[in-house]
Amino acid sequence: TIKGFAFDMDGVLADTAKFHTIAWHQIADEVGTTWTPELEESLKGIDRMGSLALIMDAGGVADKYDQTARENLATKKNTQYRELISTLTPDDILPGMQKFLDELKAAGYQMSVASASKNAPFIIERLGLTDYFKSVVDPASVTAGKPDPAIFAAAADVLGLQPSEVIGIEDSAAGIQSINGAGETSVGIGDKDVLKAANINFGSTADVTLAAIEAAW
Ligand code: B16
Ligand code: MG
Repeated sequence: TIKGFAFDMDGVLADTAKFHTIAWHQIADEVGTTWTPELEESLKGIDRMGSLALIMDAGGVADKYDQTARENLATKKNTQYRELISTLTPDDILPGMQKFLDELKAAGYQMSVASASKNAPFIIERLGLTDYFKSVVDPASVTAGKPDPAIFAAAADVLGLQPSEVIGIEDSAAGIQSINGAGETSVGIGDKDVLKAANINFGSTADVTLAAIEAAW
C-alpha cells in the first residue's frame, strides 16, 4: 500500500526550470558552449556542479577550467538564479499542484521533497507550501545526486516509510532513474519519450490527480 509521496521540486511543484535556463544559458555563452534543447533537458535534476560540468563537456571546454574557476562560475549562476527566484509567489506553483497537495493531505498521505536544489527550502517557503511537507531532504546530506537512488531513498526514510510504500514524482529522466533505483513507484511529468522509464506518465502537472494515479497503479 502506498502511504506517502516524494516530490521533486523544480518542474513539478515550482515553475523554476525557466529561471535555471536563463542563468545557465548565460554561463554557456560565457564559456563558449552552444545552447541546445537537448543540453537544456539534460540539466534537469542534475546538481549545480554537475550541470556546469555537462555544459563544459557539451562545448568541449572542460580542460580550460580548474576547480576555482568552476566554483566562481557556479556562484555567478546561483547569484543570478537567486535574483530571479526572489520574486516567486504562490502564483508560481505549477498548474494543479496546490489542488493535488490538498487532495493528498486530506487523504492522509505523508509528503516529502526530494530536490537536487540547495535553494529548495527557500523556494518552498516563497510558494507557501512549507506546511505540506514533513521534511525537505537536504541534497548535501546524500552521497550522490540524481540519477543515484540516494535522494529518493532518503525521502522515504524521512517519512518513516518503506520505498514500496512511496510514489515519487519527477520531471527529469535522472529523477525517474533515482526513484526506480530506490524501489519506489515512479510518476513522470512531461515528454513521455524522455520519461519512458516511469511507471506512470502525465503530460503536464495539470493532469495529475489522486484518482488518475490510483487508476494507473
Ligand atoms: P541549485 P530538482 C534541480 O532541482 C534542477 O532540476 C536542476 O536544474 C538544478 O541544477 C538543481 O536542482 C540544483 O539546483 O543550483 O538551486 O542547488 O528538479 O531536483 O528539484
Ligand atoms: Mg525537476
